[in-house]
Amino acid sequence: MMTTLPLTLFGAGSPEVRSSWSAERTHLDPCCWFDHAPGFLAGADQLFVELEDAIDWFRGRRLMYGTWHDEPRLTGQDPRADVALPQAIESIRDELTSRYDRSFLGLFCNFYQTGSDSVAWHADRIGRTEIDPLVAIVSLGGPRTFAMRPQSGGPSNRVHLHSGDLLIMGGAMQHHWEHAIPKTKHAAPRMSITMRAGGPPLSSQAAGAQAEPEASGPVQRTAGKPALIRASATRRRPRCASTSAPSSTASAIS
Ligand SMILES: O=C(O)CCC(=O)C(=O)O
Repeated sequence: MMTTLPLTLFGAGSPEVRSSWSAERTHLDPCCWFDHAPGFLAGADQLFVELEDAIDWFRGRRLMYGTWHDEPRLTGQDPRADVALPQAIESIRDELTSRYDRSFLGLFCNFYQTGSDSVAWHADRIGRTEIDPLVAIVSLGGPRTFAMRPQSGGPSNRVHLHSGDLLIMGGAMQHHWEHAIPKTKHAAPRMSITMRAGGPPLSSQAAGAQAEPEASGPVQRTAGKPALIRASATRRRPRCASTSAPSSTASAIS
């Protein structure tokens, strides 16, 4: 697989987390927020090329109303047997872990080759086992719209993610909100890198304590046959931990 990307102004060069990155936090309601850090990663187009080669991509399958459907995107969690993951992946993980004081575990990559590739409205499964998990997404390649809407209904909130942008969903987002990458008429190839964090802040854990293992992502691969299995367990819906933040406000964090 070899994709030609449109050249972007900041995408060339070796991939590295910018030392000066900062994020704007948007409170969607009293207990749900997201951070958007434009240009979090320099050399994002280079990382796209490296991951396209390194990841063992497959097409997941989703069981919907008793019928299996191919997912309209490629997915990958592991490198191919003979290839190492790019160093930038660990740099991203270290930066997120240090800035958000939570252990970002695992790696989950998605590849949207055209505007017809998409992911439908959903909340991440880590929300079934963790209260207030963090879900970090680094976007590489062509721009796409990232949409969020309350599970109880209401208008969606949209962010345009460009190559190198970081978006983090936090608070009770995985309990009360859904997110999606909608289909679009024209789109250059895009990848997303997802890492998730559960458990309490690292600084509050006793020295030597083990962080909680990550809950499995929404796609599972069965032996020999790629398959996506959606568990039917009831989602826990904890009450808001905090009710002090006003809704729909934005503030800068560094
Ligand atoms: O590609 C993205 O930005 C979103 C991916 C996502 O929501 C997921 O895989 O659960």
